[in-house]
Amino acid sequence: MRSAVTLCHVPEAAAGPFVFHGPLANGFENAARLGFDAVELFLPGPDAYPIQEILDLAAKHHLAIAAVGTGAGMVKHGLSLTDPSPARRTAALDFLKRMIHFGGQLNAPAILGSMQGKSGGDVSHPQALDWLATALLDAANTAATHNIPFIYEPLNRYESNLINRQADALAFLDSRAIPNTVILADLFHMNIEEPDLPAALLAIAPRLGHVHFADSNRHAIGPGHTNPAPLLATLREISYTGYLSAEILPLPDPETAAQHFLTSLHP
Ligand code: LER
Ligand code: MN
Repeated sequence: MRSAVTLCHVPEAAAGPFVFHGPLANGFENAARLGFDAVELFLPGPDAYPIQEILDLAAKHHLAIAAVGTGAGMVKHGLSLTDPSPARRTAALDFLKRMIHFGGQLNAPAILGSMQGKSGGDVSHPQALDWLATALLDAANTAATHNIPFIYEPLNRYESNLINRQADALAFLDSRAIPNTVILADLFHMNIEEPDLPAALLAIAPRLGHVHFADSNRHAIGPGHTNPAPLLATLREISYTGYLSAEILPLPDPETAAQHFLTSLHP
């Protein structure tokens, strides 16, 4: 298992659960100095930085790119894959695919989180799930052209009503025959939705591809209700070799949050 830390350069997400905010050069430097293996990028879009600049930063600091988030599609551009407007859905899928190509050039999978949207109003639940499945299939095939998987993240009920639990995500991907797609287990969302966190990880083991390792209050694990030891034991038991990523609030300050995060990996 490898560690990753979130770097966000999206003003609209300044209050989001990301450790280092601002220009990537500073974030890469902090990540390397603190001893992370990789960074997870949250950027406004696929053209925010030249690819070569990011590759150079990664090489200079000996850091991998663990994943690229696509949430700016929602928080900055208001795009959702389940928008009632066909034109907005098309724009959302186009943004998502451009983010997949962006990540692909960094050998990093893209994550679908908040851009999945939700049902309600003019959009029935079955209709939203059908649109989600169609988009996931397209995203998975796009990622495959870079020989990387696509990452689907179930969110808690206050952020989406589509798929809230890990096992439901697995059943959805399997029943819709969506290939090349792994599940992101975000412990913060899971603390709201799952009765038993280690059991939930065990149940999706074959498709587990990324972990947002956060406490129940979205701090680095410590002050909340999450017990990291059984979670880490389960991850070892299923031979998880992916990232444990610090998608956490930068509290009390980014540096301390990052240090607490790294400590929480060795309870
Ligand atoms: C994204 O990784 C996530 O966890 C969401 O809560 C962001 O909206
Ligand atoms: Mn997350």
